[in-house]
Amino acid sequence: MPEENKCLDKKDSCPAFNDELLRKIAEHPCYEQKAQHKYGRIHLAVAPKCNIQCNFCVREFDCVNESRPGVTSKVLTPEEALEKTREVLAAYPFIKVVGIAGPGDPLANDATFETFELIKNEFPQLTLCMSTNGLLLPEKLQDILRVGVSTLTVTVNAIDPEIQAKIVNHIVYHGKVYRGVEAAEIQIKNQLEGIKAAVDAGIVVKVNTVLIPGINDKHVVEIARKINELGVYIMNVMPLINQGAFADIEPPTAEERKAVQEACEPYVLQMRHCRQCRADAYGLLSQDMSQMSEERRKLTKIRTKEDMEKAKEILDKNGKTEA
Ligand code: CLF
Ligand code: SF4
Repeated sequence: MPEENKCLDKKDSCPAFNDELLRKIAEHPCYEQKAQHKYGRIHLAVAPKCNIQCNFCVREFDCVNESRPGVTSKVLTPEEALEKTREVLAAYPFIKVVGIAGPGDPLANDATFETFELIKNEFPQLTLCMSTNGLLLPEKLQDILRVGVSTLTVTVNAIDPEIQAKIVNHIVYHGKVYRGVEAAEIQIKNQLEGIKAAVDAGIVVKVNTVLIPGINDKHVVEIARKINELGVYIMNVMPLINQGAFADIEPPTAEERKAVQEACEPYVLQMRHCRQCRADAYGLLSQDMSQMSEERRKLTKIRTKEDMEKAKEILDKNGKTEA
């Protein structure tokens, strides 16, 4: 019998989950399945550098631990990112989450923190979200908290160093290159310590795991067990995108992925609606407006504004308009 899933009752039992955090979860399109059709996110592509080399990553593309590779996202400065946020939010007020997810690793780029500072000062009501490979998580946690990130994704593809060594070619840690099991041990230790410290500090943590047939497919349930112990809120098992050194590995079928999710479900809540979006995506998860023509974007905007006005009319009629 699996142990009790600590995450599923966390909302009620964990004092860190105050009303403000519960609102943020309810409005987060990745953390709350029901929110995906109502609320959107904007990704700010301010983080080009990465400090590790995953075997499924081709650097011309966005970080595939959180993204689907396409044409590389155009890297923005923190000021450009703020300006883009202003424009996008004015047009699409249903966007509630600002995320930094690449194109490299957010923690390996100072611009990540500068950008979050700017966004927090101008839009304090928004949820700040970040996705990382976790190598620098313990040492950057205070910065993450300082800038007000409340939802954090860490990609954990293995907790067994022998398996992780097959997935990551090398890491660059404090100016030194590490390979093989030695690199894997450093990264796993930092990921697990960092996740525990982030959860203890009141951050709502999601774990992404890339499902790689023949490499970690039998091991993913071990990860689920471990992250349950650490208090992770939700897990996203993502299918491998086969490129780079893993170009010859066949990605998992939908059935194989579903079977792994079902095996993990008793331990940790499963996210099943991930769109593997780009590091510069914005809009609803199902409707990445960064990839739309200007014309289609305008139509969506009109529809959104009309919908909002219609909703307001109905509420007014019923005397339920919020102050
Ligand atoms: Fe972005 Fe990721 Fe935050 Fe969501 S995405 S940083 S948690 S706001 Fe969401 Fe996109 Fe899947 Fe990521 S659908 S790739 S899980
Ligand atoms: Fe590529 Fe992301 Fe891995 Fe870095 S962490 S090597 S950007 S997939």
